[in-house]
Amino acid sequence: GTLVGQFTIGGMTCAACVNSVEGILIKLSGVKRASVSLPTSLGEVEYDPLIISKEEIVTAIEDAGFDASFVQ
Ligand code: 9UX
Repeated sequence: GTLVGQFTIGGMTCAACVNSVEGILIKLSGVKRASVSLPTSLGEVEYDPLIISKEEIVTAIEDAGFDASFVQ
């Protein structure tokens, strides 16, 4: 089954940042769904924990130049 993780993303300042982060997330193996909000700096990712960990998702966001941490 899949889990839904919520995380904070720092460093997003325009709508293109949101598209960029969502694009990064949805391309990750094991991620089924991703939505990111610019006004709240929150993201939600549905993922398969057998394929990818929340730490790996955070690392992928940080590799793209943003700050990220899971809240749940
Ligand atoms: Mo907007 Mo974000 O011009 O990395 S794309 S600030």
